[in-house]
Amino acid sequence: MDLFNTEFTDSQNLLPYEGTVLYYGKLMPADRANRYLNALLNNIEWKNDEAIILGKHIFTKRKVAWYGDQEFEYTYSNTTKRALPWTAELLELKAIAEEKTGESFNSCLLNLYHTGDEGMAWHSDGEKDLKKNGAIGSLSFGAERKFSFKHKQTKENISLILGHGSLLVMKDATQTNWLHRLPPTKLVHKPRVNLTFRTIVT
Ligand SMILES: O=C(O)CCC(=O)C(=O)O
Ligand SMILES: [Mn+2]
Repeated sequence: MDLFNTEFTDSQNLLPYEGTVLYYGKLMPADRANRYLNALLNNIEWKNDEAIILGKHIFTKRKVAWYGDQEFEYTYSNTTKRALPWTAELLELKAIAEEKTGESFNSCLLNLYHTGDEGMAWHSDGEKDLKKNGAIGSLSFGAERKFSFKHKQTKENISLILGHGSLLVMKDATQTNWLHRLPPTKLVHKPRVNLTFRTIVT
């Protein structure tokens, strides 16, 4: 076993410039990740996401949920959500993400993609409610999916696969300079749950 391998994975920046993305890989054995996946599928108050685009009220197939330390309000795509109080599993997962990344978070946006037909288009998470250049810790459970970054000016593209029970962190100037997306795929027929731990400014 390579003793230096873990440290290398912990500190390797996937972005070549103007941002920092660290992929920590799978943090737990598959059976433990399966238990979290089932708990999240059953205990989270999933709702179809809403957006108002060109004056039209749209509901996504993907489901979302929003949890936090307080009843934070979070506005994006012209809709406002109010955070629900943490569940026991979410507090455990927040502690894992905080311990690994050395960051602290006060809220979490969850996404449920039922199959590969559902994804998320190019965007960055730079809404004014979020701490500027704050870290976003992203835990994934369920189907493995490709995740991509694209630089806003150079259009350089970087992709990786997010594993079951894995952690990724985006920080520094990443949201200012890079877009990210979860591309849809015909190859995936199982659900994936993603948790993005964030810091809302109060
Ligand atoms: O599903 C993912 O891995 C990413 C989700 C995302 O980018 C977001 O919620 O802003
Ligand atoms: Mn995002």
